[in-house]
Amino acid sequence: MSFPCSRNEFIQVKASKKDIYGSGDKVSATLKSVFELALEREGSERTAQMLEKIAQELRAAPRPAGGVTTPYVNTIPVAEQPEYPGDRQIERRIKSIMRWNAMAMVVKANSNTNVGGHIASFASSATLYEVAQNHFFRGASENFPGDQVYFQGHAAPGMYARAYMEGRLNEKDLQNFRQELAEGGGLSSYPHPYLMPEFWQFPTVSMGLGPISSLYQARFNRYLQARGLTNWKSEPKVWAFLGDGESDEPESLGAITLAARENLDNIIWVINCNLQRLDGPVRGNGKIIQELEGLFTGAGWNVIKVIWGSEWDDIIKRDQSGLLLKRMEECVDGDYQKYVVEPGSYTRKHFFGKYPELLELVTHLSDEQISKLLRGGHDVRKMYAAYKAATEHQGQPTVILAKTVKGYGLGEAGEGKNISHQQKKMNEKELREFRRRFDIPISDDVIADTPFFRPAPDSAETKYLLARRQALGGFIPARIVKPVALDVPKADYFAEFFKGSTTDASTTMAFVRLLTILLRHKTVGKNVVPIIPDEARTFGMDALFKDIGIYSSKGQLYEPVDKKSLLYYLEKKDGQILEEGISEAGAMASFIAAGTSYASHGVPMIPFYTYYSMFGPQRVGDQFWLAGDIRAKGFLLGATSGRTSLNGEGLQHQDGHSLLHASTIPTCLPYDPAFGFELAVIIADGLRRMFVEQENIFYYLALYNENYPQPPMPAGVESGIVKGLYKFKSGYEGAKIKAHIFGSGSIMQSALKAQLILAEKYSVSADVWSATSYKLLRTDAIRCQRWNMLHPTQPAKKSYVETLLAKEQGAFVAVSDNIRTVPDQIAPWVPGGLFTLGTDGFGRSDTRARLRRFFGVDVESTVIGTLYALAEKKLIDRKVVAQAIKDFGVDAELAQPQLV
Ligand SMILES: Cc1ncc(C[n+]2csc(CCOP(=O)(O)OP(=O)(O)O)c2C)c(N)n1
Ligand SMILES: [Mg+2]
Repeated sequence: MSFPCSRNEFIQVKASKKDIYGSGDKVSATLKSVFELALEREGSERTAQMLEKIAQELRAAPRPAGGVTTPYVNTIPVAEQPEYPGDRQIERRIKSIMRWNAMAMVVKANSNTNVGGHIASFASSATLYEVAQNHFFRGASENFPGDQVYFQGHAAPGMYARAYMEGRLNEKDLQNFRQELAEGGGLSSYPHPYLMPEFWQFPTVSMGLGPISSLYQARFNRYLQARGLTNWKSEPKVWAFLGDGESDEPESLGAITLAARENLDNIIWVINCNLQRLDGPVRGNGKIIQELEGLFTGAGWNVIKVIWGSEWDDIIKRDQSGLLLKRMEECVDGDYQKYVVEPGSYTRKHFFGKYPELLELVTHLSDEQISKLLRGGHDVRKMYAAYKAATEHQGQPTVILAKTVKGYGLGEAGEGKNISHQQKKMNEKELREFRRRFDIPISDDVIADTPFFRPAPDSAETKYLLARRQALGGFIPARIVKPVALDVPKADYFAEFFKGSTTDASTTMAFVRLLTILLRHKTVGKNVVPIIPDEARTFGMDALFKDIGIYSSKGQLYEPVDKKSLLYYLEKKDGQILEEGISEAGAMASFIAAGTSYASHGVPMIPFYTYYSMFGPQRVGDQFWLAGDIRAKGFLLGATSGRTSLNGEGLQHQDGHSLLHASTIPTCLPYDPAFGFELAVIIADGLRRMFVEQENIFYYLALYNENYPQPPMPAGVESGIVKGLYKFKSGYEGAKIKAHIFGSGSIMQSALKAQLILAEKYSVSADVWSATSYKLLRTDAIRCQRWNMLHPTQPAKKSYVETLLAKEQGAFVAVSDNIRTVPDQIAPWVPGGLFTLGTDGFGRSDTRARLRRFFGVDVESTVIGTLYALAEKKLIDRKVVAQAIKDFGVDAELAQPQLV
């Protein structure tokens, strides 16, 4: 046998195949003796060569499943690399021009206005995007919604630079990068569909939200197909481009097993491993690529590493000793970053020079050439091979880990430096160097102005670029919405709620009934997407399991334990419910995918995401914000809402502030309905506004689990319910002392009972109002206020709340199961001010009655509050209040629930 030998030959030296693949100690013992024999016969050098040969064979062989890492080299061997189908020369010229314009956009915006921007991120990812744009991303066409691409937020200047060359943006647009309020408008800093609704599809710049959104988008695409709601000629791919630093976010990696479990081979993630984040290295003391490989492999993904560019192929091939791989593996990312900022001579000495044998591998290269040994993510051939393999891979999601240089091409201005991310300036010398490196035809006399450059429409570059996009179906990104109106039911479809009910019921029960009726609607029932994060039984929604089934790509491979019961746990391939398990972030991502289906697929879907109120915006608030940005539609149902309605659960579960959170989202309509009929009116109105009028809004509805009588709907209140306030029950007539109590949600019961006591005991006539949405009242009021301020000489406009309350006398009190800030939103527009009772402070585990007394929102506290408000207005004597406190046994010295 001669060395180096093949693995099989090697094995035959001492052991039979059976021995080698035996188990446990026997394997190690056999291997040990094989190595000893080789060392003894062939010496250490030959044995090392032999081992490297085996390693090479293993690398080329199919990799075993499981959480393993492979050597620090490209996953796709050179022998399997396909021919590059594009014109590399012209593609390089196009890409170079984009690099220039993307940089110029930021430098200009920064020097004119100091508005900031990022150069280094796109500089490192230009090749990743350009190979995909020229050869992979498919635009929308007949019966094909287009590939869905999540662009890395900070690389936005690169996308604008491309759109400029495509003729979709003009010079003024680029000039006004990050100056959206400039005359004629400008370009938004990052991907925001709200701000650029015909361009951007997916917001990504809040790190981690793009990745998790993309996973659930890919799963939602499967759901739509399984339910027979698409007519696609082929399935779109979901591409997500992430930063390696972004992988720190729990939202980025926390849901990756979903994609493998669901066999989502319609998703491709490309992680730009430039080894740096904002402050410095991502894993200076380790290797982010290897760490991610282990994670993704363990999670069941197909992993493709693109580490070394083609210039390395020959060097790697000539390494017979295995020392090159050893050196590549022992260097940490901090070392690799250093090799970028130092000259080639440094890399020769410190990287190759560690082992004299390695120096021989690069003796034929100058220092300059060594410094230009590219990383895989900057090599179109390597990236093409990876994308091709990814798009063809079946049965698993794919992640491509592409190694790049942060700030590639910026040279002294910020290539590989720790400050790269923040770099927004280039001096003239640096600009000249950039121009030289990328052959940009800009003359000396204007270079200091960093002018934009666009080749003529009939230039080879423009023609090539447009031809490629035409061949692939059109431009990306592009948000193309063809409005489709749904045949949604009007309020009378929910007529049963207007009659009220004799048995006590909660608003949660009313909602579940309403949803069941909607699901049965003959035309839009199928468009409803109920989403639940493992809480269906808590809300009494479990009957839906059997009714409409839980979506599962695998159907139901087992017999459910409750099969014999009427309402068993039914999973099926075309199930309608998305049961997300205990993942509010995942469920919210599903809500967003379903709520934007009208835009991304031209198939409007109506998501109803019902969850434990406390784990809504408090936990996943940034996704609520994103839902606004992306123009999502649908209903969010914060069930078990209220700081005191949910008795027994305590500090972590009792929510008294989601309504305030929801109020902060510009496209969200938060409602706090007290009765089933209010819910029906609000939902019917929401269906009309979102799916007929095509308004880009969504709803947040607080639902409670307290049972009480559900009254019939008073006549003529529909408009007030929708606007946010209406008089539900007047006080008695002819009284001298008048008060008004605003109630909402289940705490409306305190207002109604207080109304009786105030009349009986104190001769106070209190009108009870249902305040369904303080936010909407406030929005209307501040609109009027601003108009009035800016039109000081014209007759003032009056808001709805001012008009409604203009003639009302006496004191105004609000009582809420939420923090006082919720009702206080309208205080400036209430005649004579508003006195608010609310539930500020941490919750406690106790009974509903004790909790309400503690926070001061029970019936007695409402009476006391109303009397106090009247006393403040000198409408009753203060002694009456003091007596009431005594009579009701309220402890005046009780600790305040609010701490600071
Ligand atoms: C949730 C969130 N936290 C922080 C930031 C601020 N931020 C913007 S970019 C960035 C670093 C990005 O590094 P990486 O993901 O590696 O991207 P690169 O620019 O290196 O490609 C940070 C911290 C953000 N945009 N979102
Ligand atoms: Mg990075």
